[in-house]
Amino acid sequence: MTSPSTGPAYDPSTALLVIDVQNDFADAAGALAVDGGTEIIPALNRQIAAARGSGALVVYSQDWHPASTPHFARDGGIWPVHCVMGTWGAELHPALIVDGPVVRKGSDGEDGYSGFSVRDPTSGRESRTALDGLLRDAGIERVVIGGLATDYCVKATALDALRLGYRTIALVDAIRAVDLAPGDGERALAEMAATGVELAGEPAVSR
Ligand code: VGL
Ligand code: ZN
Repeated sequence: MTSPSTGPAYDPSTALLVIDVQNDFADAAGALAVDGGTEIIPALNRQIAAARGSGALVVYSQDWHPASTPHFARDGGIWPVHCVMGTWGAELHPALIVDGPVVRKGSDGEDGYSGFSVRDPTSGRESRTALDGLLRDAGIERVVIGGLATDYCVKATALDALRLGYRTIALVDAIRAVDLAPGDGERALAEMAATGVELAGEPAVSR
């Protein structure tokens, strides 16, 4: 097992989930650029290398929206247009090491933030992405989560992972918040911790 300086040990029953490290979130020029989004990529790449070196699975998620969806402010939602399928903004950031399967979410206009599930904005019906099946097929019992954004997709994915029975660890040095309201990121960390998500790494800056 390899343990990077500030992280968990990886093994074949562990999966590293790299959440939505896409140009629109992780690049300063992105449509929904997260403050410090690019900064987390070196830390994520170290975790990805450590995970792969210890036989752990690495799975990537991609926010993947149609050009028009109730997720977007102009169509009744709250977000600027971002991560439209097939566009530059939806691509994984070019500095990110990609070495594992990619799970896309939102492609039928669904809302919801978790890598595990999507929600039909009209009926409210929840459905699952391929992620849980992929992890079960690989014998995964523990997930380590990094990426964007702390207060949306990272939190929702972590809480779903716990509900689905995975031991769940969030990499505090490799996540960043949208912070629509100041403090959202801190509140998300507190909620995750209170629910049973283990926080790994020493926060050096506010997120
Ligand atoms: C996300 C806002 C809108 C995320 C996705 O990946 O955290 N945030 N869509
Ligand atoms: Zn989105």
